[in-house]
Parts: sequence; C-alpha cells; structure tokens
Amino acid sequence: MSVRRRIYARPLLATATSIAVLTGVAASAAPATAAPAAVLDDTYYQDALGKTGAALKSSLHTIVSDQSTLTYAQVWDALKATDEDPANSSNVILLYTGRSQSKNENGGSTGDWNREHVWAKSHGNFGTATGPGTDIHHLRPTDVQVNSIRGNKDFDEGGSAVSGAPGNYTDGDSFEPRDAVKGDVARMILYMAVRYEGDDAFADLEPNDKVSNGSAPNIGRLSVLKRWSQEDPPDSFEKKRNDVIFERFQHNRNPFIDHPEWVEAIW
Ligand SMILES: [Ca+2]
Ligand SMILES: [Ca+2]
Ligand SMILES: [Ca+2]
Repeated sequence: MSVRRRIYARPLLATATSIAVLTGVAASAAPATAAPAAVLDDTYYQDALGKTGAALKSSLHTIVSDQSTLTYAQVWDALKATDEDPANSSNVILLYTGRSQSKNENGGSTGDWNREHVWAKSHGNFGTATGPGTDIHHLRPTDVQVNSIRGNKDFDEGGSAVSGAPGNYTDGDSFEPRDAVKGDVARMILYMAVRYEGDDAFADLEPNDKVSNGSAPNIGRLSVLKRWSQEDPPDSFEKKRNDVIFERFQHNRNPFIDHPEWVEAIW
C-alpha cells in the first residue's frame, strides 16, 4: 500500500492532509502514519485540552462524533486493514487468542474469525445497524468459538481458563481477556461511553461497576477496566489501529489511546 486510499467521505476536522501540512510530511507518503501527539493536540483535540470530568467528556463526545460510518458488511474489509498482522500482511491478529490467521478465513464456521463487538451489542440493543454496532473502534477479529464463549458477558477478573485462548478466563457472569489486550478492551469500552450519549437513535452507553448488566446499556466493571487501562498502556499495534481508523475509515479517533490519562480525568 503505497498510496493512502480514500474510501469514505472525510470530515473537515484535522484531516490527514492538514496534519501532513503542519508536519511537513507529504500527504502521499506512507499510509496511516501516526500524527505526532502535539499536532493532534493542536488540531483534533484543541477544544478538549485543559478540561476534566464532565466538561472533558462532553468535549470529546463532540469531537469523536464527527465521523464517517460503515455498514456491517464493510466492517469485514475494514478489520482486515485495522487488525493486520504487522509481520504478515495476509493475516489479521485475533483479539482474545492472539492468533495470526488468514484474512480470508473469516465467517461463521468453527476455526474462522468473525466480528466481535467488544461492547456487546445486546447491552443497549443496538444490533448491527449502522451506528454503534458497526463502529470499528470496538469491533475486533476473534475466533468464532471464543467469541461465543465471551457472549455478552461483562468484563471482570476470574473464572476458569478459556479453551483455545490462553490467558483468558471466564465464569458465569464475566470474561477476563489476556493481559496483552486488557487495556485495549478498557479503552474500547470507554470510547463507546463517550461516543454514544443518547443524542442520536441509540442508547446512552455507560460503564458501571456491576456484572450481569444484561440488556441494560451498561458494561462493567468500571473499576477493573480502569486498572486494566493503567496496567496495559497503548502499544504500537493499538496506536496504529487508531491511526488507520482515523485516516482510512471513520475519520475519528479513540481519545483514550492518544491520552490514556483522560480515563482518570473522566472516571
Ligand atoms: Ca465473574
Ligand atoms: Ca495492549
Ligand atoms: Ca455515554
């Protein structure tokens, strides 16, 4: 991929081109290059800087709500880009197992990978209509069977080892992902809470400190997610994923990958 593709309409805010101009990097250079944090602060996050608590959350909601959207069918190809194995461009990395698997082995059969809603879509009943159910900031390739085991459980620590997914644990009411993606899971959940505030056709999604939330528009446990975010800070894979979503697909960012300290600033 030597040329950045423009697949979907682009909003006006902090385009890759404007960042390229600010940084002196040619817009036709390598795809999905990370914009320096200082540049994002001066452009994309300008209105959020210096805020905390509800004011910060409100500002971030406005910023990240300026986005392009995908259909559920388009999510397949998007995940092949966002979750590409850095060591093998034919493969994606699966979230819970960490397995590198052919992009083409997607579907619903045993051993395939499919589209996991990290914010379980029954929590708020948003389904797979364009909206939260197709927001690739929280959609990840997962093993079909592991996805089924996670189901719509809340996140918490404890339980028995998950078959075929080393480092993951589950019991009757919660799921614990492997250490390497604990922070990723936390930041995806908290992005959803900021992005979806009930001012569109969908429920106001919010974390709480419970498990067994069922179909309520909540996911727990917040205290555990906050700890996971600190224990597993953003790595290069997670940051690149955020850049690819911003530059090629939705044109919005997960603020908690760029500014992990904003987790504590809001919650
Ligand atoms: Ca539990
Ligand atoms: Ca991680
Ligand atoms: Ca919310």
